[in-house]
Amino acid sequence: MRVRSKRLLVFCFLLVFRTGQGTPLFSQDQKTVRRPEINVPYVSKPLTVDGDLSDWTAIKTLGEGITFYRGDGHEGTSPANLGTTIRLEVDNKDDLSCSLWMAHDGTYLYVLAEVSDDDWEPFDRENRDNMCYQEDMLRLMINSTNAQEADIKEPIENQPGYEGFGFSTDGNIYGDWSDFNSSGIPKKRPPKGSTPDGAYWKAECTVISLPSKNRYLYVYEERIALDGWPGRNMEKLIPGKSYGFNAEVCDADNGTKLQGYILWSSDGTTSSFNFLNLWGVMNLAPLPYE
Ligand SMILES: [Ca+2]
Ligand SMILES: [Ca+2]
Ligand SMILES: [Ca+2]
Ligand SMILES: [Ca+2]
Repeated sequence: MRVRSKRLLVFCFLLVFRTGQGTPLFSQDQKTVRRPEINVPYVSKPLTVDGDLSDWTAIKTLGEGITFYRGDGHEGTSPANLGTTIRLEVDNKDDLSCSLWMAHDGTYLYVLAEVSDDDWEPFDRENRDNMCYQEDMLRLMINSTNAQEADIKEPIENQPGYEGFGFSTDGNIYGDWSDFNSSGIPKKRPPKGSTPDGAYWKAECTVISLPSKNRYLYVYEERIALDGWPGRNMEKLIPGKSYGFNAEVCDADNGTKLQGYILWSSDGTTSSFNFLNLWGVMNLAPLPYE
């Protein structure tokens, strides 16, 4: 009897470990690398991607979101201790900060990000001559094959398993790395004027101005098909499994130019968009009937 209880206990532990904290992606990670993680809870009802965050209330109460900004106490310091990494100029929390939640319903991966900024560059929606990362922008990065390649040479849009979803406050995606876009051309960077295709990737952003506080809040709401898009880089994401993930917020405070940006996961110095080994992890909750 005693042996059986122990076995049951071990099984329960494994179950919690698998669904709660996720399976370590890489064997050497277990002891040597501290990698930030985000849990992706299951929701039974689809979320509406409209830039309105009211349908996220229940998900937020689960407490699985992440927040990152300069001085957040989760800094990346080395390849063995990954976390918040500042690049170029970002002064403090008021200059730029991001809170982000994820969920899935077995069909789509959903993302809500609330980005707080002290200066919004209100670009004309029609004027998309600038690359999207020159603007106030959120980029989601998915490593669907859990490859650990470092310093990938461009063209990154051809990398198996890699999709980067950059979307500015005015909906500009020009020059980022997702071919889930309206041009319909696989494995190419989104051309000028293209948008998320709307089926495989849908994104909206609402800009809320808080004049009394001299602040702006950007509400990004996005949806990515778990099955991916046949012929594109991203492979199917399976509930119950863990995948490489990174998030980045770019800040333009003085015209159409990148002033600074924050990565959720890197080593404290590297611009890790092409270093899959420096990314964090997203843990997709299993489907409830599994
Ligand atoms: Ca919504
Ligand atoms: Ca700013
Ligand atoms: Ca600034
Ligand atoms: Ca800004």
